[in-house]
Amino acid sequence: MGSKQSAEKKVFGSAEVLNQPIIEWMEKKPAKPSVIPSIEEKSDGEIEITTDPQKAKVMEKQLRKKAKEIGIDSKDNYNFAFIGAVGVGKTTMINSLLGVFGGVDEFESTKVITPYAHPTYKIVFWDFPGCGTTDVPSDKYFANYFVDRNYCVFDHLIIVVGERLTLIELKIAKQAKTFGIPFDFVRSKADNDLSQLRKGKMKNATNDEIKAAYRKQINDNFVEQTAKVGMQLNKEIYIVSWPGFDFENVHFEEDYVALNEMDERKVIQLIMEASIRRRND
Ligand SMILES: Nc1nc2c(ncn2[C@@H]2O[C@H](COP(=O)(O)OP(=O)(O)O)[C@@H](O)[C@H]2O)c(=O)[nH]1
Ligand SMILES: [Mg+2]
Repeated sequence: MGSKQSAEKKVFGSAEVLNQPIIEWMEKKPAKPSVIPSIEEKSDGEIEITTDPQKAKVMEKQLRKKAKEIGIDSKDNYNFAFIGAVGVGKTTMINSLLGVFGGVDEFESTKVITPYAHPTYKIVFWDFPGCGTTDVPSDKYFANYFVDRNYCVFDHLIIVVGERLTLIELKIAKQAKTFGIPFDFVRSKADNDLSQLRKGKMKNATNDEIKAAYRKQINDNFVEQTAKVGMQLNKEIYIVSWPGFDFENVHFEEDYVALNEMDERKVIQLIMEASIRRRND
């Protein structure tokens, strides 16, 4: 299955495939351009939305240039950036959301920002390189992709969190908040943790009790970590596992759903609603 699946994956992410739905969409109904926030950097390195119309103009021009460089169309598509540390499951999540299963080689890490267009909806998932690889060291990740404001051209950030919520994710969230860009946290690989709890200290508990305890554990940790960096985000973390998006196969296995399904449907709903909002703009 390996070679066929990965070939499909590459074709799916290519520019030709990406452009087709955009063209069809443009012929149907042009949408309003998304509002790109204008920002300025203050002397202490903090950033804020600028109130100076002159500066805003310059900033917007820069952002549009950046959007063009990346090849992003924020007028007709809704662009989700999937970001987070290496190995947290970004590529797997995008592939499963697109219904392309098994196409990820676990030794291959994404080295460039790669777009994957949804075949039906006007949605593009942008797969970001993870930080922490030799190609993209942690300290450069932020500078390469965020400080230079690349991410302002995206409509929505999906911040994928693995076992640990780190300063990198929190910094990204803080900046997104400053820029007024919608963002959500998705905690991946819940199936691993749920199965640990089931085998270990909660072996006599029901599935619902295990899921509730796990949710509490994730939320408590999240509140603790954000407080440590002086942030109050008041955000729900969506807890998922990639097979939970595989409605065609996994959802016939009642056991899997009962044991592991958490917030997968909510994440799908979030993505669909964002796309529908853009269509109706
Ligand atoms: N158990 C489990 N493993 C996952 C899940 N999502 C991803 N993985 C595995 O985690 C590894 C890294 O995933 P990948 O998508 O390449 O991470 P990325 O670097 O963030 O793109 C791969 O071996 C995946 O099979 C999940 O929800 N559950
Ligand atoms: Mg990847």
